[in-house]
Amino acid sequence: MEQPNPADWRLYTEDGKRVRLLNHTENKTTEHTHEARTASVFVAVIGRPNVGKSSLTNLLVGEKVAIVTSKPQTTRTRITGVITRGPLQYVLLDTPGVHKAKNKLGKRMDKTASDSVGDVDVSMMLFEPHPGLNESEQMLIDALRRSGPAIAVINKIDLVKDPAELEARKAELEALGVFDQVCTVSVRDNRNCEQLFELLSRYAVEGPHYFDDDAYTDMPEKELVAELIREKALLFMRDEIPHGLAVVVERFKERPGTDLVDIDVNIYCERESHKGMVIGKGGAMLKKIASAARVDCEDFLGCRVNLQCWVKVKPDWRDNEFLLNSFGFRQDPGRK
Ligand SMILES: Nc1nc2c(ncn2[C@@H]2O[C@H](COP(=O)(O)OP(=O)(O)OP(=O)(O)O)[C@@H](O)[C@H]2O)c(=O)[nH]1
Ligand SMILES: [Mg+2]
Repeated sequence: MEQPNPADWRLYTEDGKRVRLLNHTENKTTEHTHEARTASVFVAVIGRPNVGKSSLTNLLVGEKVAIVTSKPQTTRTRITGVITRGPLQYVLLDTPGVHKAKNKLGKRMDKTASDSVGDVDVSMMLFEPHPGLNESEQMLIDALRRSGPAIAVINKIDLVKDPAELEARKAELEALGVFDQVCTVSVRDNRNCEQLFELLSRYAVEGPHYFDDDAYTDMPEKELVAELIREKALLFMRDEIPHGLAVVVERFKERPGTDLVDIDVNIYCERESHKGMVIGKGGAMLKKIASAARVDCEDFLGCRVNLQCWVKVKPDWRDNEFLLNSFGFRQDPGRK
């Protein structure tokens, strides 16, 4: 049978429609008409920046599909993580953290997140354990009210000292009336995370798997390599500069007859002065970023890597539609 195109997943089923496998709310009628064979559940992982969306995605997938740092706005595009457990395939869409955007890149990131909730079978919104919702979170919750269904996941419970605080946070989120479930996890300690598979499976829809059963992402190797380099820049550099970087792999070529891949990368920054900082004294910063990234790339690609990084200036690229497109931050046309 021809492989379905994941981009068409809403349109494609074996018999022309998606059939809900398990009914998670009693007032919805189940269209479960024949014995289930395979099923999938598409899940948008959403929430404010830095709440642990990418960490949770990686943990559930069991592979590093998304980079993680302690800085907000690490994830910039929608990243797919796939887990196949027997007949059920989970497709997690890790999204950028919603925030008050200061530039066109930020606006695209926010749109990627809010559009995702309309594209999936269920959204999984992550929260910090401390109380309160900011404006961006309110906006996402409004989007969920329109698109539903959703579950809430309070992450980082390892940081909570007083159990009463957590109970109060749970009650606060339950009172919103948007979430079918509110659960508490710690990705750091891998606490309560396994239960999410069972919760998400309730929203599965019968039909073919949209990815190969051994696939864990649809992200091209080139993009993963670019992300690993950006991760190291975020880790090693301070303040705003790493947020103004874009990484583009220009060449990715296996050397015939060897286990060596040559990778040439451009690191774009917004100002001449930033270029100096990315390169560092005597090239020290660039060397530090490149050697740490090379180790991760070799681990991920399973071969030796010859990584060459070049730093270039593209003034204010984060506000330039043309450059955003050419760096790969394309607007998702939406799938509904
Ligand atoms: N203490 C604690 N820290 C966590 C936990 N989960 C994630 N973190 C940390 O939180 C920080 C942010 O994690 P990310 O996974 O990058 O967060 P994100 O929501 O994807 O962030 P953006 O991509 O910026 O929206 C990292 O330093 C993680 O190590 C947790 O359960 N407990
Ligand atoms: Mg992230």
